[in-house]
Amino acid sequence: MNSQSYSIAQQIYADLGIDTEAALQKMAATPISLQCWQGDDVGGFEHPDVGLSGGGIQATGNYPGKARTLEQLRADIDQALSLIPGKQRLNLHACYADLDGKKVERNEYSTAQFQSWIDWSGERGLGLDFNPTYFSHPLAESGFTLSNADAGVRGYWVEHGIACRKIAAEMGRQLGKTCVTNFWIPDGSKDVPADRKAPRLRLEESLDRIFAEPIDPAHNLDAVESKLFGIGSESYVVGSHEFYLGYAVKNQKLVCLDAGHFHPTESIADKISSTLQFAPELLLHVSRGVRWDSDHVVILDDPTRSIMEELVRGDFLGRAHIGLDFFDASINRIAAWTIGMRSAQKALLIALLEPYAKLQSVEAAGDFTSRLALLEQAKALPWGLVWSEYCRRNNVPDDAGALAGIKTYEKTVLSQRA
Ligand code: RNT
Ligand code: ZN
Repeated sequence: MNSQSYSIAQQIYADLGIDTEAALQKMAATPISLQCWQGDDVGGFEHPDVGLSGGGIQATGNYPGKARTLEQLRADIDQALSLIPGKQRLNLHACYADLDGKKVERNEYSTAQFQSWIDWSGERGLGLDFNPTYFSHPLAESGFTLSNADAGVRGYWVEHGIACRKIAAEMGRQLGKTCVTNFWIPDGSKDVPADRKAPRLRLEESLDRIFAEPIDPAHNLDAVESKLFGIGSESYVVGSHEFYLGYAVKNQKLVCLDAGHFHPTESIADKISSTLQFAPELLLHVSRGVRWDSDHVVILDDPTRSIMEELVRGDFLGRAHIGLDFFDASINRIAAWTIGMRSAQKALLIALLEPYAKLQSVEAAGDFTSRLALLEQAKALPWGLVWSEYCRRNNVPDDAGALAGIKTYEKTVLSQRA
């Protein structure tokens, strides 16, 4: 694609009152956090006694070439980032601690186990986001962590949360970029519980203990993530949407909305304006739910486009932190990262190029016929040419070139892994 086609697109948009250069600047200023866990199917690198037991999360698929060491994962992230335009962020889970083969309990983690990640990210100009890991652990096996009826188990996980916030604050401080720490727990039950109240009271108490110490919001912000159901928590999830919405509003925490965590016909796009009316900021887990699974690779579908439209239309980009959350082990994992990120970016770009002022004015005039016509007309605008220009300016390949890069890396690196 050459710049000449961009000029044509620029003119077409200008005729509708849209400044493509302003949209590209906004793209560059809106990082999206890349989830480290797509690289190894949410495995992490803890001591086998710690990290490989317990449930709570599950990736399906067996595609060859997954990262088995920290070095491999970092090389794979570098490879994905080389195919993604613009400066993004990296989202780490605590189970990706750099332990050097040693056994360190999660409630004893400190910055020491994450310093190599901070340095690595600093060298690349990446901001870091963080997540305590409340799954894949013997003390998560019962299906209850922060809401566990056993005070000892609960205490262990409270300590893990406290440790993670301190590490996150250090990540934010050292990198000079605010870290968002997201709390998601798998707590819930497979079958219908008798008591839905007590675990929720315990969860609130545990969260209060974790958040008791104030942290400079320039270094760390806390988010809480709800879910409707999961494998093993089909009938009851302690941290439901109502629970966390209430908790976040009461305590002025960030609400994390995961696109795959609601009823299949429910759209998180519609929740953005109402949530931000009462919660200070949002974290978005851009994902793709497919029936009962919530973690397919993001594609340029209507739900993803609607999320980005809402963020742009409501002028919410300054109060929303965008992250990806999916893990597909059935395809090339670098491709999953690259395709998912680029699709989310395309959705954002399309939203930034929308003739929103025009839409607003016909809507305000009560001309819903024109609103519908304009929305349909906008779908045929040449955003793909603007996307190609964005890739070109950032020295990354277009879509076809990105796939070629992935295939080469698979041949030379991934296929050589045991
Ligand atoms: C799980 C949640 C959560 C995880 C990550 C790995 O249902 O979406 O965000 O995917 O913490
Ligand atoms: Zn999520």
